[in-house]
Amino acid sequence: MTSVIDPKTIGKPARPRRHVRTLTGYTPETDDSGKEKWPRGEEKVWKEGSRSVNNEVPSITKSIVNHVQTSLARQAYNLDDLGAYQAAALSVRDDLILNWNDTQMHYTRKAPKRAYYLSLEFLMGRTFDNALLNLGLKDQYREGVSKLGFNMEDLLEQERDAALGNGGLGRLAACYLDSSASQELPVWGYGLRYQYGIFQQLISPEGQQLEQPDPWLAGGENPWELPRLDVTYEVRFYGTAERLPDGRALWQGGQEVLAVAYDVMVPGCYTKNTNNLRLWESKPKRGFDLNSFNAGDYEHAVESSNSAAAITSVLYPNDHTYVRFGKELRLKQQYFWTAASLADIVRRFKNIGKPFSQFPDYVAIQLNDTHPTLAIPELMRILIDEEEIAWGKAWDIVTNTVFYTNHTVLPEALEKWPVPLMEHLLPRHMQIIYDILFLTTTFHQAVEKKFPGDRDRLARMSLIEEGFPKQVRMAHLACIGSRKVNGVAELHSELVRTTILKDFVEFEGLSKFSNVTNGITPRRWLDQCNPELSALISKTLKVDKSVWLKDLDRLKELLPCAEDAAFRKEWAAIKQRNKERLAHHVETTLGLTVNTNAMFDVQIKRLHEYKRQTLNILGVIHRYLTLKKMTAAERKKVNPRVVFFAGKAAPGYYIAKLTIRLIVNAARVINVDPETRDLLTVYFLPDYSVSLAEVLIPSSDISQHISTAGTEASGTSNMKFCLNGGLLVGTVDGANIEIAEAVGENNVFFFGHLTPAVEDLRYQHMYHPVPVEEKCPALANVLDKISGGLFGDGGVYEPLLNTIRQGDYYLITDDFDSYIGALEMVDQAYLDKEEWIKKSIRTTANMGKFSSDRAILEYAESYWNIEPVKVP
Ligand code: NBG
Repeated sequence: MTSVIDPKTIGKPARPRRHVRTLTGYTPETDDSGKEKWPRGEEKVWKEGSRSVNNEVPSITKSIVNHVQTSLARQAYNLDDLGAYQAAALSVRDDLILNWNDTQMHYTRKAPKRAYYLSLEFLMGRTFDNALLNLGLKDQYREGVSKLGFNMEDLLEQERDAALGNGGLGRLAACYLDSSASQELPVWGYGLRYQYGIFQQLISPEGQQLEQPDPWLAGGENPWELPRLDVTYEVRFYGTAERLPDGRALWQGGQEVLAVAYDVMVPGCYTKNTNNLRLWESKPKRGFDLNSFNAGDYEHAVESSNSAAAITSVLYPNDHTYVRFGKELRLKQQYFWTAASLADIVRRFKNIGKPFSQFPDYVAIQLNDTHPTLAIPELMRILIDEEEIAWGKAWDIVTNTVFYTNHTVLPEALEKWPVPLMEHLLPRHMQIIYDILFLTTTFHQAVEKKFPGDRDRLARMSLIEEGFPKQVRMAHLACIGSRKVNGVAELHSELVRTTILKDFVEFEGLSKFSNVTNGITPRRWLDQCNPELSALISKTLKVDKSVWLKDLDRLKELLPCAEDAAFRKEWAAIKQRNKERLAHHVETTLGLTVNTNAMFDVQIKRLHEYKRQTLNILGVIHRYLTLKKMTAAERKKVNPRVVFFAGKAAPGYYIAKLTIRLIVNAARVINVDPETRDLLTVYFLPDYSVSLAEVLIPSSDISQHISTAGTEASGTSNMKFCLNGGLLVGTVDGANIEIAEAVGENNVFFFGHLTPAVEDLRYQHMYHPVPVEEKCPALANVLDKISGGLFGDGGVYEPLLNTIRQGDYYLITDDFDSYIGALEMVDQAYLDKEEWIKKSIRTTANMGKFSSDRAILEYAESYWNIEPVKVP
């Protein structure tokens, strides 16, 4: 052996890399008679060795003990709750893998049209309970675990949330995966495997939000994913793109990074169909950069490997704010993920052996917001540069494959990328974007032809916004590159059509722009989080829950029960026990005692000015001041209320963080006031998560969805509360409107100005301001008390209060009085307990429309054109 090696061979595999199919993509061969051939060895031996899903208690306990002994290398002597959770989770994972294997094999054989859901966020929460419920194995596991000396609830508590998302957009993606599998649709998700999910929120002694990283994978192996180290793609950044005479281009040089697949199994509810969520992790292509290695620059070599791994290290904690910092890394994430996903999708398509002209017959790609918009120029690049397809044909393929969902009309949340950055990072894509703009038969000329001489319109519609620097408008690119565009609730879709994409509607026609109202999965958001209510519903409807959970309109059959006093009693008792469960949670996690005889009033969502948590806390303070002024006799008539807040603010969002601070410090004063504390308490529950929502939602009497009209695209927590029989206090915004239509306006508490009034009110605030004292004295009094130091140094809150006193962009001064009025109506209505329970029952009964099954079937039928493929 020589000790001298040729550096050119370092990091290169001895054999050329082959894509070895280990788990999917394999189709059996047939013999001359058409009969399938057994692929290897003795069929009988294989079949005897194969197992199926364990659904009897003895086989379940055997499997758990087996994992304790082997996977964990432990014994009954040294097993704690965490170890028991891990062993039980591994046992369930085995079952999921069996179904997942059969599903992938079946889809490959059938080669149906598939849909791919590209989302930068999947807020999955915990998996264990959900998997058990969907497999129908919860009772068996509970019994098995108990026989092994553990308590199921304790094991469930061991799991960490997979928090790879900011809020509604990421949770919607998770609900849609559950519904796709449950409706047996061939849908895959594609996302990123962040090392750090959304930050953990801590509250400092001053009431300030602090952020701490969430190393959710640190606890060892994640049982819910399959590392697929054999599924890798190379992704290029930077370098140069040289146009060739034949219309193609040569993109070379720069940095190459490896994308490695991790598959997350997504079980459907009471079906074998188990879909896949493929998450990409970035790795350096080689351990280090050979060129630097040769030059002896070790430090630089290591740096480049660091920067490759950095791409998927952290989820951007942004919600409705255009990412202002670290832009380059965020754009790198977006390209890395779309490029790897498209390479994978194209490879799978090529396995079917059809010509590319049929690509749209086999593939639909859904863009979850603009984050994956680079899929449009990337697919063009693959088709033109790699598959040598002509421009016009390639554009046809792309625009028949891609679909775009818009999730916000807030101008500050619409993505734009500086042209110089794009040119630097993705030179070929920038060329393609310019080509989309200027090449004949496409955009620019077509607009000029349809609207001759209308230069303003061209500038408004352009993919490039003028300025220093110029910027690429991702929403415009997503719009013209897609077959269809939709918003997420009726009002929102209408606003998309009449505001941000108005010109495009005039150019391309109305039919391309439509609506799919969001939905939520009733599996997690009723059956899992509210098991007692789920059981009562099954008992009442006299069907197994697997029936109504997949056909949520069946809830309508509960309507007559509102008139049944015994049923109402059961309904109310469940609500009460859910309140006690929440109180217990608060007691054990925060050491605080909650009054469970009070009305529970909940607002939980990301902290943002447009969502107006500020309005809520100002309302709470107003209530407190009112209580203080009452006599003891008057107070006796008051309906006791506990107000819960939870939610995270983006780390750089100063005003939102001040709102948290105000809530926390107001709570400190109000909760200890002996005159009022039986009637009003306030809690800010830190570190909001999917799991916390699962405890809060079933306990609410009312929940607040009080965004300034026209700002909340849909909202989805509003649906979750109503499904669990909590009544809605809200503005005429987003999906609140459709919820009210479904459950009846007399079962919701609406207030506030309507969307058409907003623009004019803002104009008035700017040009004809009226002092708060004049416009809304009750509010002025509240603001004065805060400034005056009732909740600690008032100066701290001045920047927050000034957003209301001056400009008041979110219309707090305009809506405050009607908000207080709505809360008074809530108090009035609550006095009549029986009538209140009726409202609660009617609300749940009318929520069928808001199942994510309905939503996903709308996408499947009207957009993607895919059909269910049941796995036998
Ligand atoms: C959010 C909207 C919500 C909506 C979810 C899911 C973004 C950009 N948008 O109202 O604000 O419910 O998307 O559609 O996160």
